[in-house]
Amino acid sequence: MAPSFLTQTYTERAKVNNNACAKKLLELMDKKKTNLSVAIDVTKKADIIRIADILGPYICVLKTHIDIVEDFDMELVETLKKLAEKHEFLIFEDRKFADIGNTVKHQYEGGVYKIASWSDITNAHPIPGEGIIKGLKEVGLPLNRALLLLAEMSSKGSLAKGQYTLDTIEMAKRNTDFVIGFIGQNRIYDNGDDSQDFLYLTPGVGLETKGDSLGQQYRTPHQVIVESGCDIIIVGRGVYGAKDDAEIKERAEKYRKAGWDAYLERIGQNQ
Ligand code: 6AU
Repeated sequence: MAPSFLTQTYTERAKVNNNACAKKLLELMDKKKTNLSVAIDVTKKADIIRIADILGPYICVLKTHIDIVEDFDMELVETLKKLAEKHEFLIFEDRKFADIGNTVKHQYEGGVYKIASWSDITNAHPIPGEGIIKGLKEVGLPLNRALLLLAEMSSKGSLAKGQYTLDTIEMAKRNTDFVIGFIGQNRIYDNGDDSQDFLYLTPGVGLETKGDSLGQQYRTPHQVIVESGCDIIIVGRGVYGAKDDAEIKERAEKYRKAGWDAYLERIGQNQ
């Protein structure tokens, strides 16, 4: 059997990935030595911009929840786009679309947020069936955008498991022009070079705590990257929940290093 993508470098994987967005992401990860994505789940425009500029050098993906921003305007996303260029990271709006194709198409393209116009990557629940991918694809593909499917969730009692997760992967395999991977907890599908190389982005990552009071569950970067074979760690409160900007920077470097060391161990390049 061909070697698994698990032991290849991000650069090697970039070479054989046909999706422009996934290719760019894999290339910049090796270049910047980071597999860290930070979820900036704060509610004020100025705070998002300030934190994004601090985090820029440490991250490969900046994750947003645009609908929690109280003073949203298009200037915010224009500024984020400039920061993405300055620091070389991709923007991922964590919209978790979950409706029929025709509805999500409008939600993705229009409304107040016009997500498709500024977010490189977004995600969707597979629950409505394949029409959700088709609807999003009509808007996103011409703009070179990419989609992640939620195959598993980090929260306690999640229903996204077993056959649901396996069916999600089959759905992704039928739409590899637009679906570049999954939000998930484990590398479920990987048969080496004969299979599609999906990216696994994994939330529920924390070094200090095991969870919160609302069902979130945390694992370490080592568990996620080495033991579960995922590619990108998504950290929220573990980074932005620091007391000041200096500590945000310190925490970002700590998570970047933990994620990167785990990746080097996985590909057999750790000293
Ligand atoms: O590190 P935290 O717990 O502060 O934040 C985790 C971030 C949040 C969640 O909305 C998101 O990751 N998330 C997701 C995503 C990325 O889709 C899926 C999931 O299963 N669990 C989860 O926490 O912004």
